[in-house]
This record gives sequence, structure tokens and C-alpha cells, in this order.
Amino acid sequence: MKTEILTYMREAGGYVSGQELCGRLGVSRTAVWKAIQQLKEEGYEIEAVRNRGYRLAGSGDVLSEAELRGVLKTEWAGQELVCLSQVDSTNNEARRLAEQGAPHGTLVVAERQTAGKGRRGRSWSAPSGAGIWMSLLLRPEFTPGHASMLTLVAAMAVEAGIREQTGLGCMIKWPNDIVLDGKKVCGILTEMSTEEDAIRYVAVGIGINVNITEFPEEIGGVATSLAIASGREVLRAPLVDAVLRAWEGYYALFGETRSLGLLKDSYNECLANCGREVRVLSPGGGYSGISHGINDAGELLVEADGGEIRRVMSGEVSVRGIYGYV
Ligand code: BTX
Repeated sequence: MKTEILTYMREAGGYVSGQELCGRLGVSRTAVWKAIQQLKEEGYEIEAVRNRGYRLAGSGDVLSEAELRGVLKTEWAGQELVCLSQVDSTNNEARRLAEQGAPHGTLVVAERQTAGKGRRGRSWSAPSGAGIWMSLLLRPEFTPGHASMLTLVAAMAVEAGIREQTGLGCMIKWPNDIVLDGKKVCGILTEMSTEEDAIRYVAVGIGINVNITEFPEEIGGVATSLAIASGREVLRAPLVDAVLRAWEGYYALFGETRSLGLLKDSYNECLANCGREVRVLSPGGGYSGISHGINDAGELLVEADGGEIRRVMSGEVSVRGIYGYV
């Protein structure tokens, strides 16, 4: 019912009378009033004026279940939906739900994360109301060796979703960051649980800085948001939908060959520093070379001095251009 009320208010563009809502939904005035109160609690600004009815004020940028259900046009991703106002980490929640039997395609979204996770124990800053912090639960049938490629598939989906919704062209910093103007606008964390040589489940965590206008000092130099880059507020729910629709398309192509064979050309087009000098940083030491993009397995091909092509696997290494963070 909340989804329908939101739709009617949006379509009207102005006030919708309580009576009209009752008639359309076939419920009592009290039921409508209660649903409106719940929407307000979820963060919507709704004006109620005697004799005129209800009106949606503000941009309505709320990542509630009602909002997402109203906009999601996916076939399977996010059709099972869990929206939370706060959670430690959406990846943790997706994993907890997976242990309880949640199905393939379950999406966990939170307005705020109190312990957002990056890779290798790093933290991810995820303030309230201005980002997309979400995790998609997958129960794929391929082997654990394929899972790291999902991060690259997700990066392509985020790039495509952002392009569709904002017109902004992002670059992918291999393997798991999306960058705009040389700064990180999105990070991806793929975690999996395995049993013998099979995947039990994978949680693909995606964090997109959408309407954040100020970052904590320690990440101010490396982080940006879609609002900063575009100079306007970006609605999050349609962006979630766009990313997930793109995800479904790319994931199907990935599934056809269980490799990035059909996707690598598009990936490499968005790859930061492709054809340029990069520095590969690993715990055992670093080296410089020319990046030639990814291969079918999602490894980065780097031509070291002397012409030898080295295959760089994600994991312990990070790859940087010779100038700055990207
Ligand atoms: P990462 O390890 O590549 O990047 C983490 C680093 O990025 C941090 O050490 C910090 O320097 C910087 N950083 C922290 N927060 C932000 C931010 N909001 N914007 C830009 N840079 C930042 C990247 O890990 C993977 C992040 C995945 C986040 C999603 S959110 C939904 C899901 N749940 C969860 O706990 N993690 C994922």
C-alpha cells in the first residue's frame, strides 16, 4: 500500500485527497493515515493539508522498501528485498541471511552502516541517507575460483548504472573501485562461503557515494560522490534499479562462458590506465609496467620491463597509475 500511495502522489505532482486514496486503494481513512505516518518515519517529507490532502515534498530520495519495490524493474536481482535503516554491514547481514537460507538474488540495503567493511580489514565510511550501501546474495553453481570475477562484473554494472542515471562516465580502477575525476566514488567487496570445492553463497557488496557532500578528513583526498561530480542530487532508488538491471545482463553474459570473455572488451574500455604505465604494489615488492587490460579470467595483464607480460591477480596487490591514487 505504501508503494501505491507514493506512486499516486508522484503521478499527481501535487495534493491527493485522503478520500481519493481510500477509494483507489479500497481501504479506510485511518489505514491511509497510518501508512502516511509510516512513510514519514521512513524519511519522506509529506505535507498534509486539511481539505486538500497529502503531497510529497522534497526530492523523495529515500531508500525504503516501498520506494525500491516501486522502481525495481529487475527479473530476479532484489526481488527478495531487505531494507534496513541501520546495520553493521550489509555484507554481514547478507551472510547472516544466507545462513538462514535466503535465496539467490536477495538484496540487502541499508540507509546507514555502523561497521562498513572494505577489503583486508579496512573500513568503509557509510553515513546515513546519502549513499547506496547494498549487498546482493548469490548462490552460483560455478566453482570458488570464478568468484573473484564477480567483482569485475559488479564494477561494470555500477559503471553502466551510473552512466544511465546521471550521464557521468566513470572509470574502473582494477579490480574493485569505480572512480570519477580521479577519486573513488564506489567500492566493491565480494565475500564468499565455500564447502569443499563448491560455493555455498557469495555476497557482492557495493558502496556508492551518491549525495555525500563532505567526507571525513582521512578520506577527503581519495573520495568523491555523484553529487559532487554532477553538481546535483541523484535519486538513489532508480540508481539501485539501474545497477541491478545492468548486473542481470552482465551476469548472464558471464554465465554463458563462466569467464569474462564476452565482457572484457567493454571492461577494458572503462579501465583506468589501460595502455598506460602502472605500478603494481605487492607485499613482496613492486614493479612498473604497461597495463594491457584484463584477460578472460579477469587478471590484469601488465607488460614489465623487457616485454614480459605478467598476469596480476587481485588479492594482495594494488595497481596504481604513476600519478596519484588512480
Ligand atoms: P577497499 O579496501 O578497496 O577500500 C577501503 C578504503 O577506501 C579505506 O581504507 C579508505 O581509505 C577508503 N574509503 C573508506 N570509505 C570510503 C568512501 N565512502 N568513499 C571512498 N573511499 C572510502 C572497498 O574496499 C570496498 C568497499 C565496499 C563497501 C560496501 S558498502 C556495502 C557493503 N557492505 C560492506 O560492509 N561493505 C560493502
